[in-house]
Amino acid sequence: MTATLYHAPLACSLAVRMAAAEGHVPLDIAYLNLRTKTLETGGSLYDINPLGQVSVLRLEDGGILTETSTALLWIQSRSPVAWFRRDPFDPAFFQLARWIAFCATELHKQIFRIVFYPEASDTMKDRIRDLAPLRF
Ligand SMILES: N[C@@H](CCC(=O)N[C@@H](CS)C(=O)NCC(=O)O)C(=O)O
Repeated sequence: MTATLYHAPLACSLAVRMAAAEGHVPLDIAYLNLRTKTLETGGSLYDINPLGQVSVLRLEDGGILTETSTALLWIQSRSPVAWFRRDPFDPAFFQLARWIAFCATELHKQIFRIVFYPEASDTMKDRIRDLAPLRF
């Protein structure tokens, strides 16, 4: 059985989809509408992830894995492409984990979460835009 990625176009689950493509990891894609939390095939995202967020992977054994950072690490661990995989005992694994954590916490949540969200005020967006160069 193939793992399933619950995916909303242009949301952060795209990173998991891209990693799977690059690492040649087969995935079924379950499309959903992030605004309404409805799955294309019917049903609610809340029934899969009570937070109502992507990324979510349903693994081959039926287990659910949330958090994009963790999903990315799972994908690389399953890749048949030697250069794409990192052994957890290889120091390079921790460099990979570091960059994934950086993207999740410093870029995704601190910058993109605010700049691209309609509910944030212009003052807040300007403040974040000022901080962004330091992160990049
Ligand atoms: N901690 C989660 C956050 C994921 C997240 O913020 N996903 C956004 C899309 S990029 C989402 O689902 N937003 C809908 C919502 O929060 O209701 C992760 O890193 O995967």
